[in-house]
Amino acid sequence: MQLKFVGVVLAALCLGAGAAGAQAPLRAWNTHPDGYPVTEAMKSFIQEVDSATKGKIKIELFSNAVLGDQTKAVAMLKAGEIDVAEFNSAPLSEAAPGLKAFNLPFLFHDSVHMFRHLDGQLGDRLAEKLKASGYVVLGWYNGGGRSFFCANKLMTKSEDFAGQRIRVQKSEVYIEMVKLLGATPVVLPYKEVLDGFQQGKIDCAEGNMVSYESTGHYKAAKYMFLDNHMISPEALVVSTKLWSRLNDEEKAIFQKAGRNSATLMRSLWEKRTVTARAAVTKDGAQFANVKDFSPYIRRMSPLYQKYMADPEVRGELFTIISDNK
Ligand code: BDP
Repeated sequence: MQLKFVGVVLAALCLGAGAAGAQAPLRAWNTHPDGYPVTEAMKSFIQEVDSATKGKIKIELFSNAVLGDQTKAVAMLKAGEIDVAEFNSAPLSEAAPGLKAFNLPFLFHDSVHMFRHLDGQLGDRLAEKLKASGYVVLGWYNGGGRSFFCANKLMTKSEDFAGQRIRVQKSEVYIEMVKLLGATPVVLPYKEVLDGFQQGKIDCAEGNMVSYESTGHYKAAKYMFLDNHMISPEALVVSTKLWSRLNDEEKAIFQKAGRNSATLMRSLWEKRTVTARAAVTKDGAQFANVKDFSPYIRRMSPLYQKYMADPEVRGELFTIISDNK
């Protein structure tokens, strides 16, 4: 009788220990839908962490910004309310101001130029700055070349944007850039851009080719001014709160899975950019190429002056600009 009682108590204790030991899955934030290169790369990151930790670390992916828009998610990650996320450098740099200069228009010529620096010393320094602000970078993703697109007419030169209401991300550099075009910046979350066009709140917005297609923005704004004004870094990050809870072996697993997911993301990106452009063109999108960048770049000069005056980033900006490989 007594033995039986001891057995019951032991079983209850074991169950209790099991319940306390079972970790709730970590939470990962993402703004994109299934099939988008970011989403697929994050899924592969999650799988690799799961199998390398033998199921000990599970991560649940919340896509389509269901946990809140990107500005909110940047704050949630820092607070430890979510653990993993993929962010664009614009909202991220509001939380880590040392990054702002790397959103400057026409800084990188293309993704190859950008990754030559992100995969080198510049990327390491940016990662240090981000870590000091609460974000541990596990991989640099491709945010592509961002261009303007408008609902009512095909712009063919930067002067054409004067007076237009242009949607931007909540980011100082983007807001300044639009003002320097003589236009009015309208800050709206990504998920509200399509409505913004449909309700006539905005005339134009800006983004990369893959998002232009995946969001259906091209249906409401079929005229794209293909200026690639920003070649935009994005990053897979985890919170420093989570990082401090991982042991060295787990950290190495996260880092390796992050690097692998970035490689996958970049190759999916190249393919998807081509198919996205073909799909929107077939559906009626029209493009104008920039004939002469010089008046456009001259308009941006107050932005360059502002950041070039900052001794913290001036050297890095010169290194990027003078790299003409
Ligand atoms: C997409 C980026 C996403 C940005 C979004 C935007 O991947 O991170 O938030 O643009 O314009 O292309 O808000």
